[in-house]
Amino acid sequence: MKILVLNGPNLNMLGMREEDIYGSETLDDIEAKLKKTANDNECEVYFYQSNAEHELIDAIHSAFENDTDSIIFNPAGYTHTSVALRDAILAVKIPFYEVHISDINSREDFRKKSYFSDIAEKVFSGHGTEGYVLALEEAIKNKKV
Ligand code: CA2
Repeated sequence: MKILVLNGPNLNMLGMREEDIYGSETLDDIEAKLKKTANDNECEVYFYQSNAEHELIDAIHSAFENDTDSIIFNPAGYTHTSVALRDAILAVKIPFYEVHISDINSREDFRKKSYFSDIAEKVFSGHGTEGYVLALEEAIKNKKV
C-alpha cells in the first residue's frame, strides 16, 4: 500500500512559529512518526510539501501516475480557497483524508469553509499533529477491509 502525505503552504514552518496554535513538532518529526506506523503495517508513505498551488496539483497528478492508494492531505490555507485543488483530487479519484492540526471550526469564520470536507473519506481537525497518525491508521484500516 502506498500513501502520499501532502502538506500545503506554510506548513514547512511547523515547530518554528505559532507553536501555541500548531505545536512544537516539525514536519520532519511528523514524517518520522508516520514512517514508523507505516513500517509496522507494511505500508509505504512518501511526503511532499509545497507553498505553491500548482505544485500541489502536480503532486496529486503524480500520485495517480504512480498508483498511490490514498492521500493524507493538509491543504493549509488552500483549504478555504482552492477549487483547483479540489478539482485535482476529484479528477484522480484517490481516496483522501483531510487533516488540520488546529480545529478549523473553532477559529475565524473564514476557516469554517473547506473545499475538501464534503469529498474527503474523513476529516481530522483539531487533534494536533496526532491527526496525521489518526488519518494514516484510518487509511490503513480502510485498505484492509
Ligand atoms: O490547522 C491546520 O492544519 C491548518 O490547515 C493550517 C493552516 C491554516 O490556514 C488552516 O486554516 C488550518 C496554516 C498553516 C500555517 O502553518 C504554520 C505553521 C507554523 C507557523 C506558521 C504557520
